[in-house]
Amino acid sequence: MTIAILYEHANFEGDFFVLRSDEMSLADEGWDNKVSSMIVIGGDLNAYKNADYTGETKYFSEGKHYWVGSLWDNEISSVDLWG
Ligand SMILES: [Ca+2]
Ligand SMILES: [Ca+2]
Repeated sequence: MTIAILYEHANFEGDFFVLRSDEMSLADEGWDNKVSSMIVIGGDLNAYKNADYTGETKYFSEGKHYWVGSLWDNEISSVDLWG
């Protein structure tokens, strides 16, 4: 089972949200366009800039991502977990 811990700020700071299944609308969780860092455990994931797994996508491998990067900061709107 893949789990992703999403953080409001870089370096795993600020509010966090534990994602245990695919989330097609982070807005439903109050997390739209907010993620700045994440930890991925037990698998990997694809993040999307728009809801419903649409728009630009980026792969994040298992492990710690202290920053999602300038092109993805506060942009993620849906997440597809793998593994
Ligand atoms: Ca943020
Ligand atoms: Ca977005």
